[in-house]
Amino acid sequence: MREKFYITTAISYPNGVPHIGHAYEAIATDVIARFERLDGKDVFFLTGTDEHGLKMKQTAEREGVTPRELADRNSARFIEMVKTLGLSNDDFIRTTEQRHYDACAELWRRMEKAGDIFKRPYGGWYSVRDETYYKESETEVREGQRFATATGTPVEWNEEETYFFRLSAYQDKLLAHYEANPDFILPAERRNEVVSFVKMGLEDLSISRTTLDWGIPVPDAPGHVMYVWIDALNNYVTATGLLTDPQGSRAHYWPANVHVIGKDIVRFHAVYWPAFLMSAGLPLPKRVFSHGFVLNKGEKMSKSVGNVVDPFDLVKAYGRDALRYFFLREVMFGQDGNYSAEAIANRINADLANNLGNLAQRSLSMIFKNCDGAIPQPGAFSAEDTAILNATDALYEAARGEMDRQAITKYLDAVWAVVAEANRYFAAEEPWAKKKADPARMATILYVTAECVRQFAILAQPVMPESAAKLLDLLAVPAEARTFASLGSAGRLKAGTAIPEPQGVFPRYVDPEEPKGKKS
Ligand code: ME8
Repeated sequence: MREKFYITTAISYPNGVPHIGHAYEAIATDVIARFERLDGKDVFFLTGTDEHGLKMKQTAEREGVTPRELADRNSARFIEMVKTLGLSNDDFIRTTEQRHYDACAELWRRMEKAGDIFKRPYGGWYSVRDETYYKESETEVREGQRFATATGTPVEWNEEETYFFRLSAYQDKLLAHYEANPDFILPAERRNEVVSFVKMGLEDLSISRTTLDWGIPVPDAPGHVMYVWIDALNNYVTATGLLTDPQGSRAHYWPANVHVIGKDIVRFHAVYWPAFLMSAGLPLPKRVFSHGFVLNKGEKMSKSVGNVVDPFDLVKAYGRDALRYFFLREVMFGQDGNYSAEAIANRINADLANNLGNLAQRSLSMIFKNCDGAIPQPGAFSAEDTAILNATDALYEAARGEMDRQAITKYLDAVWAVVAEANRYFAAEEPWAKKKADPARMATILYVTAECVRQFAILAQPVMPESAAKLLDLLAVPAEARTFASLGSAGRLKAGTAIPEPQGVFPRYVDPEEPKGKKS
């Protein structure tokens, strides 16, 4: 039996079209899913859209459509984004689907049965944007208007009789869970913030709304819809069928191995969600990983500033694989990072075209021309050959170690450090200079280089699935020899294997705006 691995993105609000933050999260999660699949796991990867709540209703009103029309229209754009980015998701959940209504009703009943749900009048400072009530101490007044201190969103006083979840009863249990599972929340900074927050004390949480009808009805409570975050978080369980079809083929995926989310929604995932699950008697996810925010040249993207970047445009301009590589290499996963056109072009040209691309193109062209179009037979390995092969063979362990903590950027750093080393090896060994004097030595150098490229390509597949596949095609690596099981000495290239005529896989990026002058 293969080990299962269940990974999710946050589900996006379709009150607008997808932006680069959504694309970034989707790409990162896809890289993890692909990595684990290549490492032999039975992966289930879920993404989707979060379609209820006040924010959706208000946007729909402004646009003169129904919330469902708004959700249908924009959710279709998110599905398109998923395709454009080349995601390998196994399902796309929309919270307006019947399966989700059923699963949420079941979750509610379980929490109710556990004695954790009660009714009480409620008043508080409500932020429409955050869909959350704040304590007065969590708000501040500026120019006559009150704002939530943490998020800067406007809040207004709101009163209604709602159902409450007994969150206060979970403070100790949550703290015990964080203590016993130090990697439940990563990175550590986020974990520390959550622990301090919970230590300050948890208040019971209002979990139904009567002021709104665009939501999932509370069972046996006409007029009440569920607080959108109960509905939203439960998408992760809905998709497994655990609450509605426990014998089904996906039920074994729960609990999730990793929820990938942005840093603005850690509290919901690391405090509320585990408390709901404990109450409902369901196992907790193994990890909540919070990535940082992608900023446009250091500025937050916003419609009013006019610096919102359309992920579709970026894919068109740079190509899907290059964009995927850029985001994960440039933005340290778990921290904030910057996007700029110059930075993308630099990464494409330095890391892809010059580094990996050149190494592959130069070594494979030489093999094609000078070794009868087939992987050459190596002779005895020199100390230099052995050193670069060892460094390459060691990459699986290094990458695996990093990815145990979803350290995607560090895994890529590790691979590209050896790509650079292989370039130095190739340049220092000068196979082209040995063509006549020592063809056997040339063959060995080319074999060693091609073998390194094979492993780089296998390891690059999670980030650049198409380009890596092209590289593996150029090396004539059969489909069944492309998983991580073939890394290291287990999958060495076989001398005599015919290779096709090499084609460049990583073209240089040339700014189409730049005047086409002399070729450099
Ligand atoms: O929060 N950079 O939806 P959402 C990186 N529906 N990530 C960003 C980002 C940026 N500039 N902007 C947003 C929601 N994100 C809820 C989630 S989950 C049960 C419900 C991330 O559309 C954000 O942190 O506002 C979140 O993880 C995801 O995009 C969706 O954001």
